[in-house]
Amino acid sequence: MRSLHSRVSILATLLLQLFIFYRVSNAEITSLHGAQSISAFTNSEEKVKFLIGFDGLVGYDLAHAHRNFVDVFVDAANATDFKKQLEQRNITYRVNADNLEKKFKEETNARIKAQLSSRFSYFAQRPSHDRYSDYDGIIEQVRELVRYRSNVARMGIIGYSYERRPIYAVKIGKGEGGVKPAIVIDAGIHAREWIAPAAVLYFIDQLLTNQTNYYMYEKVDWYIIPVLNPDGYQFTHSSSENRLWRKTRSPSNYPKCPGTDANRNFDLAWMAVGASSYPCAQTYAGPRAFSEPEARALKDFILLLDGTAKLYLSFHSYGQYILYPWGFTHEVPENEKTLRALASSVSKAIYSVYGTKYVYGTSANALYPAAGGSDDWAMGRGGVDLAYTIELPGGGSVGFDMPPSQIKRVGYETFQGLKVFHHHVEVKYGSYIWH
Ligand code: 0X9
Ligand code: ZN
Repeated sequence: MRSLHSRVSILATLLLQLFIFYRVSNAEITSLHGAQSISAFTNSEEKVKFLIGFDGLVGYDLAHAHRNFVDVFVDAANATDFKKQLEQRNITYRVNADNLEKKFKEETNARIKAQLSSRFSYFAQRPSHDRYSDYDGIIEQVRELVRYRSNVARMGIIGYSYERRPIYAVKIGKGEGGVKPAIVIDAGIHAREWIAPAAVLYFIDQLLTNQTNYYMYEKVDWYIIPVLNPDGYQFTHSSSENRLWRKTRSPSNYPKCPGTDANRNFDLAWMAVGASSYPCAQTYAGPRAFSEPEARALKDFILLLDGTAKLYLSFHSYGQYILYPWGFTHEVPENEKTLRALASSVSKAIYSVYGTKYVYGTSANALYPAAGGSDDWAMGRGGVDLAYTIELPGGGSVGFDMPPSQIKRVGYETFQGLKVFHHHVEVKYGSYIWH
């Protein structure tokens, strides 16, 4: 049953890709002026597939696909027609925002104002977690925290982005006791998912400045990459027009469509499903596996850790999912039981804080099949036992614009889940302490 279902859906995805390839001739959304954010409510697989078919089409940007709803950004020229198509198919919908340009301009202005008012005291103080910083801002705050706890924390560069920005990792560990099991965390593979680097900055702060958490690096080492795709992230900060950028910033052979989806660029069943060979699509997998220096940086780093990385967590948004491999097939990995039990404990821990519900399962079964993700690679090729993609909550009217006042809430509740992940690694692998 399952394998027939998976074959049908792989075929459907391939057909959709062919369809997309021949229909599209330009970038997804070229202007946010009058662009709308629409949630379409789906109660059948057919409706979900219809909507997923808009990925890469000119004027459309698929923000998030869920079993019960799909969020789509549609430009001004296509909005009326899109809504008509939904109505014809009996798909109910809600318009969340009807002029994304105005919305992001207002948000940018508010952000700049907040930054200016605290310019002089911005550095050399603890992060306030009440705003979204640009790339340099995040790295400065991390540097400050590392300086404060330089006996247990170090910063390193694991590679350089296409635009030659350093990609930083923080190591948190006691430095004694020989080789310890490690947890590797990243955020910001997708540029517009701002809550992810913000939450990860919160984790670094908690680990380094809250004494009650110091036990978390007695037996375990942490390697945390706050922003894996700094070019894309900085691009979303450069102008409100670019706020919805997802990919890297490397050029493609379509001058109008730079960027690769770094989370389709890893070399495990690359391009098999849920990824596009069309450079203008949001899920463009790149000209070849590991074409992107950002994806290579993570790969090389995990390989360098030589099997000591036991758990890999990749933070994304949005949708409240705890996903684990595989994404490239509906089949489940050998250790699915362990992955599921741990995801279940983590989701319970998060739920117990403010009642936030997470759905967990394999990426292909709980969300949608998509190959080339960092999590699949980490587990399938990188020698990491357990890998997860965590889709943090969405917010605002566009999903990616979680109000900055919510960063602490999301950071705090998710950190309670992180403690459960840590506990698992410590109990299962933390006994090799050297004296
Ligand atoms: O599609 C993705 O890359 C992730 N969702 S997002 O909305 N943040 O873009 C999910 C990735 C899950 N993992 C794999 N498919 N391997
Ligand atoms: Zn993402």
